[in-house]
Amino acid sequence: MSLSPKEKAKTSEEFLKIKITQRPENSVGFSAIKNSIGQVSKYMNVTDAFKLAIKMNQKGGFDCPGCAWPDPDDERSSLGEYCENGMKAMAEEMQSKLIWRDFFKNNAVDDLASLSDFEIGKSGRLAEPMYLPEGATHYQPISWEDAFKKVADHLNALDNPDEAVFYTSGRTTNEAAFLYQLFVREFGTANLPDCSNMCHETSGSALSETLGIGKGSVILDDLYKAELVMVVGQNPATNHPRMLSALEKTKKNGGKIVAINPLPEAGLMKFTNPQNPIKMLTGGTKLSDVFVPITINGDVAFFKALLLKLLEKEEETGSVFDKEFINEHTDGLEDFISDLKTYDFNECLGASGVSRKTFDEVFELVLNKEKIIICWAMGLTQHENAVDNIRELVNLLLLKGSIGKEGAGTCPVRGHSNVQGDRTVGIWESAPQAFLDKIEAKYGFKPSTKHGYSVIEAIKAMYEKKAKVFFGLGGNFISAVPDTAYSAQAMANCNLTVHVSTKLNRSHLVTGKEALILPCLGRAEKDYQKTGVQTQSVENSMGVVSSTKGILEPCSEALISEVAVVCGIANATLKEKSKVNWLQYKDDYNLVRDDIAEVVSGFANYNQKLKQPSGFYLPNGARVREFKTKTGKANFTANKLPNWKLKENELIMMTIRSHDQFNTTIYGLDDRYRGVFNERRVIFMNREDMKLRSLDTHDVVNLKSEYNSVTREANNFVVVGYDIPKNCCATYFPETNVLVPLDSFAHTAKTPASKSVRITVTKV
Ligand SMILES: Nc1nc2c(c(=O)[nH]1)N[C@H]1C(S)=C(S)[C@@H](COP(=O)(O)OP(=O)(O)OC[C@H]3O[C@@H](n4cnc5c(=O)[nH]c(N)nc54)[C@H](O)[C@@H]3O)O[C@H]1N2
Ligand SMILES: Nc1nc2c(c(=O)[nH]1)N[C@H]1C(S)=C(S)[C@@H](COP(=O)(O)OP(=O)(O)OC[C@H]3O[C@@H](n4cnc5c(=O)[nH]c(N)nc54)[C@H](O)[C@@H]3O)O[C@H]1N2
Ligand code: SF4
Ligand SMILES: [Mo]
Repeated sequence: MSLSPKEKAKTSEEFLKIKITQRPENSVGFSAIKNSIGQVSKYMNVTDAFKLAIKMNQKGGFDCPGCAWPDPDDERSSLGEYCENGMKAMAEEMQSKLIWRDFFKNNAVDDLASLSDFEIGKSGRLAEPMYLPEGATHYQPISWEDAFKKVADHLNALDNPDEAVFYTSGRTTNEAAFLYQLFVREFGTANLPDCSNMCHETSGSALSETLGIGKGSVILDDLYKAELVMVVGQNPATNHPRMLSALEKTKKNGGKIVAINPLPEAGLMKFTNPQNPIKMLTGGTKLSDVFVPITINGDVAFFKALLLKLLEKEEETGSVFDKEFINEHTDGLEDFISDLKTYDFNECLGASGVSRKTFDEVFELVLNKEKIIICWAMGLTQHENAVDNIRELVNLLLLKGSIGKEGAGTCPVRGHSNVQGDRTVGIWESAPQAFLDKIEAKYGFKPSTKHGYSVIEAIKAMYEKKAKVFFGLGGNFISAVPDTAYSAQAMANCNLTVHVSTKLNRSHLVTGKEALILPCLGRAEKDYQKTGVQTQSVENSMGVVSSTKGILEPCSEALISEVAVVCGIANATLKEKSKVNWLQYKDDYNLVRDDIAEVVSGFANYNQKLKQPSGFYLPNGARVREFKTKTGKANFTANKLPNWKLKENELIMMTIRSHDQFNTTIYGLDDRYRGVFNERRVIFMNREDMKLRSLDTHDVVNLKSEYNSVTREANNFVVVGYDIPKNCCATYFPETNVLVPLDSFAHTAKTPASKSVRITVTKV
């Protein structure tokens, strides 16, 4: 299959609209402001937009539905604490166009599926619940009560609760997520895959094993105080824009920044703070002191090269390692060193693709700085050896004692605005026994202790018809997961697919035999319940839990909250069998938080603490050098160099985000920071690789991946000559998810390896 299931192929004329320009170095500035205003005025009411902008990320306001970057604890700009992409996320959610029953009456499911993701998203906000009966071509309206009953009937008809899969995307608030996992566990399964499985699951695995907590250890203030910040496999100008303001502060305070990335991403190179008009006129701050153009998946090799040189210097001078920290707080140093010594420096540096000169520049900084923070995102987490990537950077921090002290530590930068909170409150297919015990003690039922399905396992189970009902709380499963053709068949094999969503997406159009669309309130909308407008809460990337409360009127009266959906379905499914009083929660979300306070550690006095204007920090052992690992210490690990070699003519492809999307939601067709406009079906290639294949910019190529003797194809991509290391190339997610093999995933964590797909290109 060459396109997303059912999507129409592009004609060559359509490709003529593409514009390719020189990539800019600088990010943000005036064009960012212009861009976000443009987006807002195109799709939503401008008065509403203004109301939202001044409340977004303010104390007592509502949390940006974009990424999980934290808000400052103290001073917040009165001009607004948001960025271009936060505004876009909000404009997308609050689109003034609504989709009612007439839309579905006039458009067959198959016709809608032939549209691009961009066109599907621009259809509007979902306004009322819809049902697709078996064999029907069109969705039809359904009442909430009947919809709950349909779900309940399907679930209760299963031979075994493990035949149902309950997916979560990371926008769901703590309150809805806690109730959802409680319902799933009382129903009798642990099948709780979530978007985290495709995202930072690898970070969670590596950090739990080495530092005893699956989250990062730093807070915003540490970033301001760090002497060295390494930003690895991350594109903050697009995906976490306000992180650049924090990095600007690091620099102002004398800290250095190293960016390790196959691409010279704008913003990392230079950044103009939109809240600083003077800077905007003078051209901005140069952020990265050293840019390391690493080869894709060259990170273990590069970090090993750094570790080898640190060891060499330590043996010479005895003053490089933080021995006090190592002796008191770590385990496994000797084994780690003896393994490290089996590697050759030149071989490691060669495998990283980095020049000696650049290496030396980074090495000098690492050697001489005591307070080091390493930040990372998908460039490190989406490889087969991704867990090793993260364990290796932890080794470096441990040698330098750069953990659990001011200005130092781990900083996995999380994606969705509440992906971290969802896991904290129990969205976890392999939750710890202690958590399950607390559920049992509080509610009086015994949760399943089986390891539930993660995303990849869920797809296999549905394909093999071992799972028959798919339920998605948010997200766009079919476009987010790998191996689109196989995964589409998996969905089609289900008896029922259900999506709780704000916007129409492809997962509503690639369905099981029957399907339901359950539209819910968005983050910015007032959630009216019996006790008044409800407050909810979310946890950001740095473990701060804060409140969020909608401020706009709901766009349709037929919408209900995620909490109400979960309670309604739980009540309809479990009925009098249930040990939980499901209907009480939706009237008053304080009751949900009282339960969370009893069941989840770190949430004592939740309702009180949430009233603090900046929210509250959850406990974090690594931050205070209490490592809750098996050894009771921080663990060094031995990690192998990845053992992959490209076959002749193969390239290694990373699937990345453009500047105009939020995951599978496509805001527009431009990638301003990479100089590409009006087109997403592009492949960024090294110019020498192009020459070898007699390709020029603007040529159209077909892509093919071969893995374990299965061939996958994606056709019609425009070549863009780019500054990317040799043998590497980049395309956009989700267009090339068809090429990502389901069997290629990170060991231990099962995160799809969507940043290292081997492909060949053929000119059309
Ligand atoms: N506007 C916007 N914001 C978002 C999102 C969005 O789609 N749009 N998505 C949200 C989500 S869920 C997430 S998880 C985050 C994602 O945030 P990022 O991880 O920044 O997103 P990606 O586009 O996947 O970028 C990966 C970066 O890693 C680099 N990279 C790829 N392979 C390698 C490698 O092998 N080594 C190294 N060193 N670098 C590599 C790429 O060049 C790219 O710069 O953003 C969140 N925020
Ligand atoms: N090839 C490749 N694949 C990837 C990645 C990659 O880098 N490369 N990245 C992976 C990553 S990091 C992630 S996180 C996943 C993302 O996977 P998902 O989280 O499943 O995908 P999203 O695109 O974020 O989901 C968007 C949909 O969520 C719904 N939605 C938005 N807001 C709300 C809300 O408030 N409530 C509810 N109920 N629904 C809402 C809307 O209907 C919207 O269409 O994709 C993964 N897939
Ligand atoms: S950085 Fe992330 S959370 Fe902050 S305003 Fe931008 S998109 Fe929203
Ligand atoms: Mo993510």
